Amino acid sequence: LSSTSLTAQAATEMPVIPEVQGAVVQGDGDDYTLKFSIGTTQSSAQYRGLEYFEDIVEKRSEGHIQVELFHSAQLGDDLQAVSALQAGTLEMTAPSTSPLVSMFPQFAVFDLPFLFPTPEVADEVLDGEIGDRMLETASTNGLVAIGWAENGYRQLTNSKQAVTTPGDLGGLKVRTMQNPIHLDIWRTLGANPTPMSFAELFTALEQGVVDGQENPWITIQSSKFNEVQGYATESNHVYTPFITLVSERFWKKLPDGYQQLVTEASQQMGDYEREVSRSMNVQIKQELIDEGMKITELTPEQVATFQNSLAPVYDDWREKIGGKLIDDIRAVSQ
Ligand code: TF8
Repeated sequence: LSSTSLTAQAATEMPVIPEVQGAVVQGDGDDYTLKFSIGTTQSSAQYRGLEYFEDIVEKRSEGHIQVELFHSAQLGDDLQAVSALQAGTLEMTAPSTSPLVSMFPQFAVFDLPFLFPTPEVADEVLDGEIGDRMLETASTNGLVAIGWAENGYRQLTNSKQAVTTPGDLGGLKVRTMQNPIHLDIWRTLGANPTPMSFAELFTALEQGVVDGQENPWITIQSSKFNEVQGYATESNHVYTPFITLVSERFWKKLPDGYQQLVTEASQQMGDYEREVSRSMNVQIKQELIDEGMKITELTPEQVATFQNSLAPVYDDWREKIGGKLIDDIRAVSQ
Protein backbone atom coordinates (compact mmCIF):
# COMPACT_ATOMS: atom_id res chain seq x y z
CA LEU A 1 0.00 0.00 0.00
CA SER A 2 1.55 3.28 -0.99
CA SER A 3 0.05 6.63 -0.15
CA THR A 4 0.08 7.67 -3.79
CA SER A 5 -2.04 4.68 -4.81
CA LEU A 6 -4.76 5.91 -2.46
CA THR A 7 -4.74 9.51 -3.61
CA ALA A 8 -4.45 8.71 -7.31
CA GLN A 9 -7.83 7.00 -7.33
CA ALA A 10 -9.72 9.97 -5.94
CA ALA A 11 -11.71 12.34 -8.08
CA THR A 12 -10.25 15.77 -8.67
CA GLU A 13 -13.42 17.85 -8.61
CA MET A 14 -15.58 18.47 -5.57
CA PRO A 15 -18.93 16.76 -6.15
CA VAL A 16 -21.85 19.20 -5.85
CA ILE A 17 -24.85 18.28 -3.69
CA PRO A 18 -27.08 16.20 -6.00
CA GLU A 19 -30.69 17.04 -6.81
CA VAL A 20 -33.13 15.20 -4.57
CA GLN A 21 -34.60 12.22 -6.44
CA GLY A 22 -37.59 10.13 -5.49
CA ALA A 23 -41.27 10.62 -4.88
CA VAL A 24 -42.96 12.31 -1.96
CA VAL A 25 -43.58 9.88 0.88
CA GLN A 26 -46.90 9.95 2.74
CA GLY A 27 -46.67 9.76 6.53
CA ASP A 28 -49.50 9.72 9.04
CA GLY A 29 -50.21 13.46 9.04
CA ASP A 30 -48.04 14.06 12.12
CA ASP A 31 -44.94 16.29 12.14
CA TYR A 32 -41.56 15.10 13.39
CA THR A 33 -38.36 16.85 14.43
CA LEU A 34 -35.12 15.01 13.76
CA LYS A 35 -32.04 16.42 15.45
CA PHE A 36 -28.84 15.04 13.85
CA SER A 37 -25.56 15.74 15.68
CA ILE A 38 -21.98 14.96 14.67
CA GLY A 39 -18.51 15.52 16.13
CA THR A 40 -16.81 17.03 13.08
CA THR A 41 -17.11 20.69 12.11
CA GLN A 42 -19.26 22.52 9.60
CA SER A 43 -16.47 22.41 7.00
CA SER A 44 -16.14 18.60 7.12
CA ALA A 45 -17.21 16.23 4.35
CA GLN A 46 -19.47 14.66 6.96
CA TYR A 47 -21.42 17.87 7.45
CA ARG A 48 -21.94 18.23 3.68
CA GLY A 49 -23.39 14.76 3.74
CA LEU A 50 -25.77 15.82 6.50
CA GLU A 51 -26.93 18.80 4.44
CA TYR A 52 -27.83 16.42 1.63
CA PHE A 53 -29.64 14.15 4.10
CA GLU A 54 -31.65 17.13 5.40
CA ASP A 55 -32.58 18.11 1.86
CA ILE A 56 -33.79 14.63 0.92
CA VAL A 57 -35.78 14.02 4.09
CA GLU A 58 -37.45 17.44 4.20
CA LYS A 59 -38.35 17.49 0.50
CA ARG A 60 -39.63 13.93 0.29
CA SER A 61 -41.67 14.27 3.51
CA GLU A 62 -42.98 17.65 2.31
CA GLY A 63 -41.66 19.22 5.48
CA HIS A 64 -43.40 16.80 7.84
CA ILE A 65 -39.95 15.75 9.07
CA GLN A 66 -37.92 18.80 10.09
CA VAL A 67 -34.19 18.02 10.24
CA GLU A 68 -31.97 20.11 12.55
CA LEU A 69 -28.21 19.74 12.13
CA PHE A 70 -25.59 20.11 14.86
CA HIS A 71 -21.83 19.92 14.27
CA SER A 72 -18.63 20.15 16.36
CA ALA A 73 -20.03 17.92 19.12
CA GLN A 74 -22.47 20.70 20.09
CA LEU A 75 -24.81 18.04 21.49
CA GLY A 76 -22.01 15.84 22.84
CA ASP A 77 -19.03 13.85 21.59
CA ASP A 78 -19.40 10.47 19.85
CA LEU A 79 -20.17 8.50 23.02
CA GLN A 80 -22.37 11.17 24.60
CA ALA A 81 -24.40 11.46 21.39
CA VAL A 82 -24.95 7.69 21.35
CA SER A 83 -26.16 7.83 24.98
CA ALA A 84 -28.53 10.66 24.02
CA LEU A 85 -29.98 8.44 21.27
CA GLN A 86 -30.54 5.69 23.80
CA ALA A 87 -32.23 8.15 26.18
CA GLY A 88 -34.38 9.48 23.35
CA THR A 89 -33.16 13.09 23.69
CA LEU A 90 -31.41 13.07 20.29
CA GLU A 91 -32.68 11.37 17.13
CA MET A 92 -29.56 10.72 15.01
CA THR A 93 -25.77 10.71 15.08
CA ALA A 94 -22.92 9.24 13.01
CA PRO A 95 -19.85 8.44 15.13
CA SER A 96 -16.65 6.66 14.20
CA THR A 97 -16.99 2.96 14.91
CA SER A 98 -13.89 3.01 17.15
CA PRO A 99 -15.32 4.51 20.35
CA LEU A 100 -18.23 2.03 20.11
CA VAL A 101 -16.04 -1.06 20.50
CA SER A 102 -16.91 -1.14 24.20
CA MET A 103 -20.56 -1.68 23.16
CA PHE A 104 -20.00 -3.74 20.01
CA PRO A 105 -16.75 -5.73 20.32
CA GLN A 106 -16.89 -6.81 16.64
CA PHE A 107 -16.33 -3.23 15.52
CA ALA A 108 -12.74 -3.72 16.70
CA VAL A 109 -12.08 -5.28 13.31
CA PHE A 110 -12.14 -1.79 11.73
CA ASP A 111 -9.30 -0.71 13.99
CA LEU A 112 -6.89 -3.35 12.72
CA PRO A 113 -3.98 -1.57 11.08
CA PHE A 114 -3.76 -1.71 7.26
CA LEU A 115 -6.92 -3.82 6.91
CA PHE A 116 -8.43 -2.01 3.92
CA PRO A 117 -5.99 -1.68 1.00
CA THR A 118 -8.25 0.76 -0.90
CA PRO A 119 -11.42 2.78 -0.22
CA GLU A 120 -13.21 0.61 -2.79
CA VAL A 121 -12.56 -2.51 -0.71
CA ALA A 122 -13.96 -0.70 2.33
CA ASP A 123 -17.10 0.14 0.30
CA GLU A 124 -17.52 -3.43 -0.77
CA VAL A 125 -17.23 -4.70 2.78
CA LEU A 126 -19.45 -2.04 4.40
CA ASP A 127 -22.14 -1.99 1.69
CA GLY A 128 -22.13 -5.78 1.38
CA GLU A 129 -23.12 -8.70 3.54
CA ILE A 130 -20.49 -8.03 6.24
CA GLY A 131 -21.60 -4.42 6.67
CA ASP A 132 -25.25 -5.46 6.79
CA ARG A 133 -24.50 -7.95 9.55
CA MET A 134 -22.64 -5.26 11.50
CA LEU A 135 -25.64 -2.91 11.20
CA GLU A 136 -27.83 -5.64 12.62
CA THR A 137 -25.40 -6.21 15.47
CA ALA A 138 -25.49 -2.51 16.32
CA SER A 139 -29.30 -2.34 16.20
CA THR A 140 -29.83 -3.05 19.86
CA ASN A 141 -29.85 -1.26 23.25
CA GLY A 142 -32.03 1.59 22.02
CA LEU A 143 -30.17 2.07 18.71
CA VAL A 144 -31.08 1.40 15.08
CA ALA A 145 -28.09 1.33 12.70
CA ILE A 146 -29.04 2.25 9.13
CA GLY A 147 -25.94 2.95 7.07
CA TRP A 148 -22.28 3.73 6.56
CA ALA A 149 -20.20 6.72 5.58
CA GLU A 150 -16.47 7.34 5.96
CA ASN A 151 -14.24 9.16 8.33
CA GLY A 152 -11.40 7.76 6.24
CA TYR A 153 -7.71 6.91 6.30
CA ARG A 154 -5.97 8.18 9.38
CA GLN A 155 -2.72 10.18 9.24
CA LEU A 156 -0.36 10.94 12.12
CA THR A 157 0.42 14.54 13.06
CA ASN A 158 2.70 15.93 15.77
CA SER A 159 4.31 19.11 17.01
CA LYS A 160 7.87 17.77 17.43
CA GLN A 161 9.48 16.25 14.34
CA ALA A 162 9.08 14.36 11.08
CA VAL A 163 8.17 10.70 11.65
CA THR A 164 9.30 8.16 9.06
CA THR A 165 9.97 5.08 11.20
CA PRO A 166 8.52 3.68 14.43
CA GLY A 167 11.84 4.70 16.03
CA ASP A 168 10.89 8.36 15.58
CA LEU A 169 7.89 7.86 17.87
CA GLY A 170 9.89 7.13 21.03
CA GLY A 171 8.14 8.78 23.99
CA LEU A 172 5.88 10.91 21.75
CA LYS A 173 2.60 11.60 23.55
CA VAL A 174 -0.08 10.61 21.04
CA ARG A 175 -3.80 11.10 21.65
CA THR A 176 -5.80 8.04 20.61
CA MET A 177 -9.49 7.36 20.32
CA GLN A 178 -11.08 5.64 23.31
CA ASN A 179 -10.37 2.19 21.96
CA PRO A 180 -8.05 -0.57 23.21
CA ILE A 181 -6.57 -1.49 19.78
CA HIS A 182 -5.49 2.08 19.16
CA LEU A 183 -3.80 2.10 22.56
CA ASP A 184 -2.00 -1.13 21.61
CA ILE A 185 -0.98 0.23 18.22
CA TRP A 186 0.75 3.30 19.57
CA ARG A 187 2.25 1.52 22.57
CA THR A 188 3.67 -1.14 20.26
CA LEU A 189 5.16 1.53 18.00
CA GLY A 190 6.96 3.01 21.02
CA ALA A 191 4.80 6.10 21.52
CA ASN A 192 3.14 7.15 24.76
CA PRO A 193 -0.62 6.99 23.98
CA THR A 194 -3.40 8.83 25.86
CA PRO A 195 -7.03 8.02 25.06
CA MET A 196 -9.28 11.08 24.99
CA SER A 197 -12.55 12.27 23.49
CA PHE A 198 -12.22 14.11 20.18
CA ALA A 199 -14.04 17.11 21.65
CA GLU A 200 -11.11 17.76 24.04
CA LEU A 201 -8.38 17.25 21.48
CA PHE A 202 -7.68 20.71 20.08
CA THR A 203 -7.11 22.17 23.54
CA ALA A 204 -4.93 19.22 24.55
CA LEU A 205 -2.75 19.74 21.46
CA GLU A 206 -2.62 23.49 21.94
CA GLN A 207 -1.60 23.21 25.57
CA GLY A 208 0.93 20.46 24.90
CA VAL A 209 -0.91 17.88 27.02
CA VAL A 210 -0.29 15.62 24.02
CA ASP A 211 2.27 16.05 21.21
CA GLY A 212 0.34 14.36 18.43
CA GLN A 213 -2.86 12.76 17.17
CA GLU A 214 -4.11 10.88 14.14
CA ASN A 215 -7.11 11.60 11.92
CA PRO A 216 -7.90 11.93 8.21
CA TRP A 217 -6.62 15.05 6.35
CA ILE A 218 -10.12 16.56 6.26
CA THR A 219 -10.52 16.36 10.01
CA ILE A 220 -7.00 17.69 10.55
CA GLN A 221 -7.83 20.79 8.53
CA SER A 222 -11.48 21.28 9.48
CA SER A 223 -10.55 21.09 13.17
CA LYS A 224 -7.54 23.38 12.61
CA PHE A 225 -5.07 20.88 14.09
CA ASN A 226 -2.47 22.10 11.57
CA GLU A 227 -2.37 25.38 13.51
CA VAL A 228 -0.82 23.51 16.44
CA GLN A 229 0.83 20.56 14.62
CA GLY A 230 3.76 21.30 12.31
CA TYR A 231 4.42 17.74 11.10
CA ALA A 232 2.38 15.01 9.50
CA THR A 233 3.07 11.53 8.20
CA GLU A 234 0.86 10.08 5.49
CA SER A 235 0.59 6.77 7.28
CA ASN A 236 -2.91 5.60 6.17
CA HIS A 237 -2.62 3.21 9.12
CA VAL A 238 -6.35 2.70 9.80
CA TYR A 239 -9.51 3.31 7.75
CA THR A 240 -12.34 4.47 10.05
CA PRO A 241 -15.99 4.15 9.01
CA PHE A 242 -18.78 6.39 10.28
CA ILE A 243 -21.91 4.46 11.27
CA THR A 244 -25.31 6.18 10.96
CA LEU A 245 -27.45 5.60 14.05
CA VAL A 246 -31.05 6.45 14.95
CA SER A 247 -32.70 6.50 18.37
CA GLU A 248 -34.95 3.46 18.65
CA ARG A 249 -37.49 5.52 20.61
CA PHE A 250 -37.79 7.93 17.68
CA TRP A 251 -37.75 5.10 15.14
CA LYS A 252 -40.73 3.37 16.72
CA LYS A 253 -42.80 6.53 16.45
CA LEU A 254 -42.11 6.94 12.72
CA PRO A 255 -44.60 5.50 10.24
CA ASP A 256 -43.13 2.76 8.00
CA GLY A 257 -42.91 5.06 4.98
CA TYR A 258 -40.79 7.55 6.93
CA GLN A 259 -38.53 4.80 8.29
CA GLN A 260 -37.94 3.78 4.68
CA LEU A 261 -37.31 7.40 3.66
CA VAL A 262 -34.79 8.00 6.45
CA THR A 263 -32.99 4.75 5.57
CA GLU A 264 -32.78 5.65 1.88
CA ALA A 265 -31.64 9.18 2.69
CA SER A 266 -28.93 7.83 4.98
CA GLN A 267 -27.65 5.55 2.21
CA GLN A 268 -27.60 8.40 -0.31
CA MET A 269 -25.85 10.57 2.27
CA GLY A 270 -23.26 7.85 2.79
CA ASP A 271 -22.51 7.50 -0.93
CA TYR A 272 -22.26 11.25 -1.43
CA GLU A 273 -20.21 11.83 1.72
CA ARG A 274 -17.66 9.24 0.62
CA GLU A 275 -17.34 10.93 -2.75
CA VAL A 276 -16.82 14.33 -1.13
CA SER A 277 -14.42 12.89 1.42
CA ARG A 278 -12.25 11.31 -1.29
CA SER A 279 -12.00 14.37 -3.46
CA MET A 280 -11.49 16.72 -0.51
CA ASN A 281 -8.78 14.43 0.81
CA VAL A 282 -6.49 15.10 -2.16
CA GLN A 283 -7.21 18.81 -2.23
CA ILE A 284 -6.80 19.32 1.50
CA LYS A 285 -3.49 17.49 1.74
CA GLN A 286 -2.15 20.01 -0.80
CA GLU A 287 -3.68 22.93 1.11
CA LEU A 288 -2.03 21.75 4.32
CA ILE A 289 1.34 21.65 2.54
CA ASP A 290 0.72 25.16 1.12
CA GLU A 291 -0.14 26.38 4.62
CA GLY A 292 3.27 25.17 5.83
CA MET A 293 2.65 21.73 7.29
CA LYS A 294 5.59 19.40 6.69
CA ILE A 295 4.00 16.25 5.32
CA THR A 296 6.12 13.10 5.05
CA GLU A 297 5.02 10.56 2.45
CA LEU A 298 6.21 7.06 3.29
CA THR A 299 7.93 4.81 0.76
CA PRO A 300 6.48 1.29 0.42
CA GLU A 301 9.49 0.04 2.44
CA GLN A 302 8.76 2.50 5.23
CA VAL A 303 5.09 1.45 5.27
CA ALA A 304 6.28 -2.16 5.51
CA THR A 305 8.37 -1.28 8.56
CA PHE A 306 5.26 0.01 10.32
CA GLN A 307 3.29 -3.04 9.19
CA ASN A 308 5.93 -5.42 10.50
CA SER A 309 6.14 -3.62 13.83
CA LEU A 310 2.38 -3.95 14.17
CA ALA A 311 2.23 -7.68 13.39
CA PRO A 312 1.98 -8.60 17.11
CA VAL A 313 -1.04 -6.29 17.53
CA TYR A 314 -2.65 -7.97 14.55
CA ASP A 315 -2.04 -11.47 15.88
CA ASP A 316 -3.21 -10.62 19.36
CA TRP A 317 -6.46 -8.99 18.21
CA ARG A 318 -7.09 -11.62 15.57
CA GLU A 319 -7.68 -14.05 18.39
CA LYS A 320 -9.92 -11.67 20.30
CA ILE A 321 -12.00 -10.58 17.30
CA GLY A 322 -12.21 -13.99 15.66
CA GLY A 323 -10.26 -14.99 12.57
CA LYS A 324 -13.34 -15.73 10.46
CA LEU A 325 -14.49 -12.10 10.25
CA ILE A 326 -10.98 -10.93 9.38
CA ASP A 327 -10.62 -13.63 6.73
CA ASP A 328 -14.01 -12.70 5.24
CA ILE A 329 -12.87 -9.11 4.90
CA ARG A 330 -9.52 -10.18 3.49
CA ALA A 331 -11.31 -12.34 0.93
CA VAL A 332 -13.10 -9.27 -0.45
CA SER A 333 -9.81 -7.65 -1.42
CA GLN A 334 -8.41 -10.76 -3.05
C1 TF8 B 1 -11.59 10.77 16.53
C2 TF8 B 1 -12.48 10.50 15.35
C3 TF8 B 1 -13.38 11.75 15.20
C4 TF8 B 1 -14.77 11.42 14.75
C5 TF8 B 1 -15.77 12.62 14.84
C6 TF8 B 1 -15.25 13.87 15.41
O1 TF8 B 1 -10.42 11.02 16.32
O2 TF8 B 1 -11.74 10.26 14.21
O3 TF8 B 1 -12.80 12.61 14.29
O4 TF8 B 1 -15.29 10.33 15.39
O5 TF8 B 1 -16.92 12.27 15.50
O6 TF8 B 1 -12.09 10.75 17.65
